[in-house]
Amino acid sequence: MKLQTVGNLGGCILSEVNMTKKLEKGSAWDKADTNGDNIITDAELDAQLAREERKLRMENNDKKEDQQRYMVWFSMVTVTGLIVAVLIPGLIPVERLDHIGPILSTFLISNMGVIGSFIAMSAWSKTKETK
Ligand SMILES: [Ca+2]
Repeated sequence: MKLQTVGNLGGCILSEVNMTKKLEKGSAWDKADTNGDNIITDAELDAQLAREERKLRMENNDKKEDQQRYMVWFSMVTVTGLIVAVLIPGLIPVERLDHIGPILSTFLISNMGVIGSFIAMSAWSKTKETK
């Protein structure tokens, strides 16, 4: 805040309060001044906030997609591993297969569902992007 003398009227000093605000050096909001006039308007501030929000959403979506890929990879590896383990003779005793059978089939079907829904969702989102 800076007081600036604007006139002297009969010994009474008239002053105007200069309420300009400044950004600290290297401020993150410095890039909000897109037209370079050293004034950050409300519209420029709103646009900068929208850019920041869009960037955050993109980063979050990227992390979410990475997480989904890891989950699908885990499902594919475990399904393949279980099928291979069942097919190798003598690895799982025959008397235990009766107990493991229902659990194994439920696990395999649910993991195939995870994989299938991931493929379907990625195909669907790809067609949505191209429109
Ligand atoms: Ca500006």
